[in-house]
Amino acid sequence: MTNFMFISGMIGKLDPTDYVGFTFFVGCMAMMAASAFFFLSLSQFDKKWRTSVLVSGLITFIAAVHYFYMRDYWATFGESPTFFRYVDWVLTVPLMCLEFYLILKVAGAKQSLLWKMIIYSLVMLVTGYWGEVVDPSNAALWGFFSGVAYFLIVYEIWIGEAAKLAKAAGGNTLAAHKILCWFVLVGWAIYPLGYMLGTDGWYTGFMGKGSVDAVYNIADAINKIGFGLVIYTLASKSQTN
Ligand SMILES: *C/C=C(C)/C=C/C=C(C)/C=C/C1=C(C)CCCC1(C)C
Repeated sequence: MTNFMFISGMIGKLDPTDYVGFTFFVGCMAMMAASAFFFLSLSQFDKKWRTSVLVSGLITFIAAVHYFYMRDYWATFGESPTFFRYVDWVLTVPLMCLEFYLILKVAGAKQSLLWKMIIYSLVMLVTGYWGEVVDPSNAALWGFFSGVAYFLIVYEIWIGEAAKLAKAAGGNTLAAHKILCWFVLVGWAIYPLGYMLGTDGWYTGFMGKGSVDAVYNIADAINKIGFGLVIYTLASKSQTN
């Protein structure tokens, strides 16, 4: 048995009809490919942009490592790797907040903006974890608190201080900021839908239950790789040479 677990842990037996497992597998490959792409492109950028593109690569790389584990966890136990999932998010979502800060620094973004967004994102994720794992009988309530923090992030970048800085920066930075704003408003909104499929609450009657993992995996691919490509494009367009 131990031997079997060991071997299955190494190769992660994947059933061809297991579409959720398939999204873990493809997610892992996509995150690895994106990381290689961002890292290998670094030398072509001015110093000023290198950090932003590096952070894009770190986001997909951290996700790739987590997907490697999550794919295996799913193949071995047939359960949602919720813990690894949230560890991944706790590392990568603050890095996405850092991306906003880095591109707005030209317009004078202060570190307090970065910390504010990181705190919102941590509140969003900790309350989400609480609802999924620690206190699932109150999932809807925790999901609501998480949603409030999510709304604050949306407010900050669309209307608040970050929006004003983006307007002041203008040009390519403003254009890139706008696209990132859409990712957060639409792309990130996929996550609460996954949460509702995976937990019980007032919404279960009409939403039913479904695979929270398939939804999260698709959302991660869109958001992490898409975010990185927006930054990559901004850096390419803003090259001085
Ligand atoms: C790379 C990972 C990303 C961009 C993860 C984003 C996650 C969210 C925006 C999660 C949001 C949630 C809510 C707004 C309410 C329900 C609980 C969460 C944590 C799924």
